[in-house]
Amino acid sequence: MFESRPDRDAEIVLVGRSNVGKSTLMREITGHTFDTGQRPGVTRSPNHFDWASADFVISDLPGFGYMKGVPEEVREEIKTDVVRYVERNAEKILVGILVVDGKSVIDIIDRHSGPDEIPHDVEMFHFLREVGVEPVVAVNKMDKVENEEERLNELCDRLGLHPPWQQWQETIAPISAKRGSIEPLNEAVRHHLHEAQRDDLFQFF
Ligand SMILES: Nc1nc2c(ncn2[C@@H]2O[C@H](COP(=O)(O)OP(=O)(O)O)[C@@H](O)[C@H]2O)c(=O)[nH]1
Ligand SMILES: [Mg+2]
Repeated sequence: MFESRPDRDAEIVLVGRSNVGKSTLMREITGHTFDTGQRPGVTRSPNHFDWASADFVISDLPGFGYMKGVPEEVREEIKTDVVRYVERNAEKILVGILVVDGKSVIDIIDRHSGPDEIPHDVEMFHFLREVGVEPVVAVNKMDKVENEEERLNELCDRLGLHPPWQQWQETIAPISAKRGSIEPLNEAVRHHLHEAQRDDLFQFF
């Protein structure tokens, strides 16, 4: 199911739980509509978007974590697929955009933190770093968040980044994909593209 990847040497992936706004963000970045707002759990293969003119692909990977009506076993398979995809293509992936829901992410992380439990989002953040993919956390749905600063500082804390969040603007990007307000993410992505000496890809961000 993960066989459809276009043959491109540079890639950016979007990962995250289902319903956080990955497909909405994908649309905002590419100008192309994908299956946003569909019944969660339906998409099990990535949505790739590539350009004929550039050696670059952006991929919206299937959502992991809790999904209503999707058995635990299937959820685990999806997560394994996502992890394998990132591992297999790690050399080509310049940035891993971890999309989270700014309104609920802290509650979800805290609910799943324990002596032998690591929350999916925290695990994914560290996983990206471990395989050498620069993570950028797109903290989406900020239009619904009231205490913005506090939330972003809490998120930093949970990810092991010392607050204040403003120190981490290459890593933490508060956005509202639905409203088309994604400049902090574009800036963070451009930072990493520059570091990777791929300023030629700035045209997409
Ligand atoms: N309030 C708000 N809702 C959003 C935002 N981005 C996406 N959504 C909504 O969140 C839901 C899930 O979005 P979708 O892109 O399908 O999430 P995905 O499952 O991660 O691909 C949809 O109803 C979107 O309209 C945002 O920035 N603000
Ligand atoms: Mg989607």
